[in-house]
Amino acid sequence: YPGWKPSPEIAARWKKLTAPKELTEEHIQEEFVNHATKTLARSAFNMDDFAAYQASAYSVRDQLIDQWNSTQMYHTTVSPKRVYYLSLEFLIGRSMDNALLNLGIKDRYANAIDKLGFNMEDLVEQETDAALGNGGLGRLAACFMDSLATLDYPAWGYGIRYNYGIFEQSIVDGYQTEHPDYWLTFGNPWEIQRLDITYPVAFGGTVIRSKGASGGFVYTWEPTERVVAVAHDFPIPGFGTKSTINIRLWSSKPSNEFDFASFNAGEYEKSVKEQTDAENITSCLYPNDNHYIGKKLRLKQQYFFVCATLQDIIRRFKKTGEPWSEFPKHVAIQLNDTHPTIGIVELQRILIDEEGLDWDGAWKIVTKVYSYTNHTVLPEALEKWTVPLLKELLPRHMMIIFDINLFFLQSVERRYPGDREKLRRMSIIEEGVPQSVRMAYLAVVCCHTVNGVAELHSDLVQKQLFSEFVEYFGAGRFTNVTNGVTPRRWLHQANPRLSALITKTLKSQHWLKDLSELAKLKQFASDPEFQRKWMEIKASNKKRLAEHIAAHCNVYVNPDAIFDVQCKRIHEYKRQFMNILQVIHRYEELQKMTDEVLAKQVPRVVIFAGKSAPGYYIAKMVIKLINNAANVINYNLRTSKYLQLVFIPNYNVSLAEIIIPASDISQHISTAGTEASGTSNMKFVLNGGLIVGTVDGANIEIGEETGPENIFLFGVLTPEVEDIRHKQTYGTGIKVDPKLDSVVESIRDGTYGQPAIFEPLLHIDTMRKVDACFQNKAEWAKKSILAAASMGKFSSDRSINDYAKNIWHISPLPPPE
Ligand code: F58
Repeated sequence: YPGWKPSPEIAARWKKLTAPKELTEEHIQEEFVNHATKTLARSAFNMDDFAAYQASAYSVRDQLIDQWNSTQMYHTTVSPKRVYYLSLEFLIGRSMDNALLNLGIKDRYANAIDKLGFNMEDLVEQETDAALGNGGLGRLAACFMDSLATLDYPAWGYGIRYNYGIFEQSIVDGYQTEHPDYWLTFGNPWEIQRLDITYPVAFGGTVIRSKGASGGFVYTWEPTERVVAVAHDFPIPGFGTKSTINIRLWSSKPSNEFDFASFNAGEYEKSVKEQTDAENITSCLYPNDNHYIGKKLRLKQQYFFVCATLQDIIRRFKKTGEPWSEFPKHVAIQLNDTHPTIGIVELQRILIDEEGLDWDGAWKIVTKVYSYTNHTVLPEALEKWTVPLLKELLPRHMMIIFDINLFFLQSVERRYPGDREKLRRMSIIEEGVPQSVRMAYLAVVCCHTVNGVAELHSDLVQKQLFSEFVEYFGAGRFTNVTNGVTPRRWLHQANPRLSALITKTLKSQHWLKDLSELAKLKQFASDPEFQRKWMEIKASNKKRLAEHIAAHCNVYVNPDAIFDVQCKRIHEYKRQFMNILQVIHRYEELQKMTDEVLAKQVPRVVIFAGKSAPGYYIAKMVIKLINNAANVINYNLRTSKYLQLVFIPNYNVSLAEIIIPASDISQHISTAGTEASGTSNMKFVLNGGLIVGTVDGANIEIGEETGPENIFLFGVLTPEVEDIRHKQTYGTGIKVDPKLDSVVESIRDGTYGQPAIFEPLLHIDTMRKVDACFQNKAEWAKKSILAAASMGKFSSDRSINDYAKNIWHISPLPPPE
């Protein structure tokens, strides 16, 4: 920022004026009233809970901005190596409660606001979720931001500020219906719009090749479409530290080069269309989970955000005045899945076409900077952009991809001369009509490190997905970083009473910064008094959820029953279908029982929640089946005491904060080898719920920590799955268990509305085991405590420290006091 420089006197005065004031209750009230009257133009006679929420939010935001400013200024003076976390999704949820808790000012705020006639718990409920993500991948990014701030790492998140987040789901006649999530209607106090920070982004056109001064070719991209990216900053406060980092989300707007020619020629519509096309780029989040769709607008989103991000990173680097060779000493870029992979090519392009480096010089820098996290091995989720589409939108990038592939295949050929098949298999370009670019292969070839998100998953990544690349590049390029979740949001915030009990028992809050300290709770696992308190908190969380269910599903569930939860995106591989079969089986068994036998059953409430991608027919049918089954099961007066079933609509972060602390068991039952990690499994156990799960993803590592007696794992192991599939398909052996015949029959004949036949697998025996265990209250409490106390490993703080040490090579930079 050239120009104005304050004199020492002015700087001193500035410092004095910006020095934070002591945050007394009175000061909070002043700020609150100030925002109510000035920012919102309200008066004491014109306030409701929503206005009070907004006034509180703006005053909390002021606190955040102070910390954020000093963190950023400090980072600028030190100029450390920073990590840039590039993600097309950040599933942040609500911010106010989280900010109050992380800043350690919640009680003060609650008291101050209470005296003005408002209840903080009610105000917190007024906030709309920032739902800029689909599921696990987006929520992981948000947890990682919390950990990066808490651990004082110099870090930035970069992504897109969608105008519409993931759709809102309602259930109409048992079917999912989607409603647009326009979350910005009343403005957003948690962002700072930076109209001063903008970058041009271009698409389309042609590339001109000409002779450069030194004799080589130079390439000039002449695009046909230009838009502008505008920065929006979301400050992320760390817990128990002054570090406040930033998520910078880009929003698109038309470039100023308004098409006056068309405008003047009377082609009003043409000139306006360009404007709206530009704004459309950041309109919507694509609502698919674990499924790739090759839409042009999606590719535009990807390039738009990495293009603006790289300009921002480079601007920051250039302030150091150091040569390009030093770039990797200041910059680590993490790709959250392949979605930002075109950013690799963009950096290579900038270095060659704009900064004048030669290919090898640029390549050396690029490959030292980037690393890539893979989140899935499902073939249908792997990104492949067609060559014609890439050529149309990003012609110069397509040339560079061909070059990267050429040099890569030449070196493969040198290592394995004459092996044409190998070249075909390993090529970044998939031959077909049309050709397409395998984005995961592109990422593997260009990144210094590739990681999976749980031990089993990373193993499959290395042995199945990229086996020939492991052989070629060596195993050193591939690693595992097991996922984690932030205990601040997922225990301290979502389950305040349990958090308080833990703090009281451990006589310190330090476990919130070092989750391994939870292990000290193990010594109380058999203490009846501790068990009583622990289970009483669970009971009150179940009551709270029961109230939510009454309000949203019109079903009055029995809070003493086992709460058996499966909430996550609806997907075949996650097998909600298998779960509902098991529930129907249970229902049919209940029908056959005498009153006497019935009276001995362990009551159960089965809770489903989750969104289906709007175009995913089978997943939508599963939702319909669950709702139809609920209609039969809940209205059977004889058995509904023992079995109830609900589908809670619109699963999102803030609903998860109510459901997760209330579960007795949760289901994580993907076919072995399909769920990369899962992260809600960690959240449930952290809150004293037990897992019913398959030997898949992070379930395995959770089981290693809890011990097999505190987790209900069942089913076949990954290597057996292929064999079973084969036998099923070709009809040799393996029959559907006869216990399920009648269930499949009753669905087929329409008892539950919709006929559907799928491959059922059973976990009925496991559920019986759960019933038996639940009857012994003390044993159950002990399992619940021991399991939660074993969750130290699954803090996202541990994951982030792993990344920092093994992949990014960055260190914490705590702000001076
Ligand atoms: C999820 N992936 C994995 N993808 O399924 C889950 O096992 C893992 O725990 C989590 O990532 C975090 O590592 C996931 O959520 C998506 O939602 C993509 C969104 C964009 C389109 C492709 C799927």
